[in-house]
Amino acid sequence: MRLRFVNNSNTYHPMHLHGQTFQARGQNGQGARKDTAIVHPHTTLEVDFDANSPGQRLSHCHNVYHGEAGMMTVVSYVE
Ligand SMILES: [Cu+2]
Repeated sequence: MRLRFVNNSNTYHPMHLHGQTFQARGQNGQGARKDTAIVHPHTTLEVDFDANSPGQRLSHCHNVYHGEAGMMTVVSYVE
């Protein structure tokens, strides 16, 4: 499964996915597995994770005031 975080703003966003770890694309796919990655201003970050645990998970910006302002969504998938 691939998530694409597009940051069109002038600030950074530490994007977090609950319950799964992901690996940032680029760097020959050899980067560390994480559950949070900073998306820098005016950049796009793609991350891959193994879709081996179906269900619903929250994904949100870890800057709490951003999450509370709406940078929060549910990632869902089934078998
Ligand atoms: Cu943010």
